[in-house]
Amino acid sequence: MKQLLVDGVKFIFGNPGTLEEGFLDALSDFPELHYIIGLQESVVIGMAMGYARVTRMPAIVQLHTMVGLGNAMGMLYEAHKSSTPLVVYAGEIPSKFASFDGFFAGDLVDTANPITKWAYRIIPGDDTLKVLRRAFKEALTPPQGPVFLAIPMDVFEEEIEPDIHPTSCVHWHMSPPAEDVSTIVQGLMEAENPIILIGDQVQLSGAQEEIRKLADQIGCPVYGADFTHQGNVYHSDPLFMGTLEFAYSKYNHPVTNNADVVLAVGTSLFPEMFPNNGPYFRQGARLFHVDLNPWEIAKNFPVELGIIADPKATLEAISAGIELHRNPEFQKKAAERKLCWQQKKKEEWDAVQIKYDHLRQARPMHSSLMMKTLVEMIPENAIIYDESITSSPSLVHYMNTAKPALYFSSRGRCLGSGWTGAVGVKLAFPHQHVLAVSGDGAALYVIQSLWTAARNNLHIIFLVCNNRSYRILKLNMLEYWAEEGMELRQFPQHDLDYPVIRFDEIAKGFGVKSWSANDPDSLRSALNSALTDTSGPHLIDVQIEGAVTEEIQSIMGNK
Ligand SMILES: Cc1ncc(C[n+]2csc(CCOP(=O)(O)OP(=O)(O)O)c2C)c(N)n1
Ligand SMILES: [Mg+2]
Repeated sequence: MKQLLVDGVKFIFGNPGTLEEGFLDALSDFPELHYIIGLQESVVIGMAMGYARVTRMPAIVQLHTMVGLGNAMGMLYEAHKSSTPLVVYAGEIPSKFASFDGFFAGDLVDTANPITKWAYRIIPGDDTLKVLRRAFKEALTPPQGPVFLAIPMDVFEEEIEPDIHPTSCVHWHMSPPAEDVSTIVQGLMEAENPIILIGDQVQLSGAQEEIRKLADQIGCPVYGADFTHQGNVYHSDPLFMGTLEFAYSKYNHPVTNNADVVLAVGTSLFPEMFPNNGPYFRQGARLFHVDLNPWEIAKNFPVELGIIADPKATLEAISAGIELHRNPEFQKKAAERKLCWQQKKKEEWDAVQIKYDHLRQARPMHSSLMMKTLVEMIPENAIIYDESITSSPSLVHYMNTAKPALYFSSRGRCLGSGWTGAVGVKLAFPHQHVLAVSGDGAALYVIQSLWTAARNNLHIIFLVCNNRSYRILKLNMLEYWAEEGMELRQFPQHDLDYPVIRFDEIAKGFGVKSWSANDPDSLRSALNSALTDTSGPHLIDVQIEGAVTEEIQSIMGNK
């Protein structure tokens, strides 16, 4: 515990069991360390991820041996893929009983290995502090990620020398070699249609301003590739064109194939579910990739230049190079391009707005009307945690015009990171409004997070985008039927309409005040109440349209 304290730890996220009782008992002597209990392990990891993502410090997690780890695995996979720093500890049966193959016997380290950056069993007890510091350091060193420690009960109880000192962390703000910077500067200045693709390392390295500046200098669009939060850029930035789709790469192809020079910064290329065999980049396109994670560079595509370096330092150097070499011809080209992209962004926004305007009177209301109402009411400095799946595009659409609120989204791998993540964020930023927007389906994976919020009096507004379905799966099914040339038929297991799920009643059962809304007025009034009463969490169950009539027409045609 003392080691955790010198490393600045304030919270431990966990769910207890007999094998960790020594740990929990010792914790009682350290009131500065707050134990945040989650009632299911995916909730525990989700909350820890939210906390780690905003603080960029490893969040400490305690799980109950193999069964706790088993329940946590989906979310741990999410943490691993999204490079979220966690130090996860699970108790293990006493090492002297390992061969007995009794209750809870099993290899935790082997189980955790594929979904963590490093997994290790601490034996003997003397190694505990050294290994804990190493785990902390590993979680924090790029590529960041979850680290797992199994500690057998007897090892935990050994008396050890309290050799406590802060973990030595690795500085990773490496500048790129000057000749590499020159190559990129030259490439960008010669380009006709450059683009910048960014991932979450922009926020990690604090390169937000540098991305904006470079995009402005060369007049080129910025697209999110492996992009989960607005810590990277604001949706309202004039050259931020949005996030590339990750499920159907055909939507991305026109974007990436248009570019003759691509600068990828701190991102996986690409986090696709169904990679397409077609060309991702046009013939002869020049690809430069700057990343703190060497694994991501040239992983799927040949690069002209791949650099392991700090995105911030690299972008600063590139900008300085452009400043130095710019000439009137380049500046004219850059200014024209900038205008063109800004115009394109505006036209695309207007086209979507016209569509949303037509849907204004629809009841149940369309998700766009819910999001318009919500964004209008977002207070200054609020944080939005978005896992609203098919309602998310309309939230992002209105975020484009909004005052910059901090926006996080889930990548959609393990459902449930939205509501749980919001709990972690609120613990990190207790004085900011936190709104957690989730699909009805996603919320139900982690419904117990409501109880943790209530138990800790966290003022979080949980919003359910209640379309009574796994709507995204319907859209994906339509794509599948269309691709396979099949007829339209009954959607399999995609409806959540019977029996009716009463989120308002469930919330009350967890000690959370709740509201129902089915039009802008009732939503506004529920939000008003929820924003005013800051004594604890609120849930607003918002009834929205779930039908996919329009998509049936556009995807399936007349079938
Ligand atoms: C743990 C987990 N289980 C299942 C899935 C598969 N899945 C992806 S999206 C989805 C439905 C989401 O529904 P909802 O949150 O209601 O959003 P909607 O599509 O209705 O907008 C499901 C079940 C998943 N990604 N993660
Ligand atoms: Mg739904």
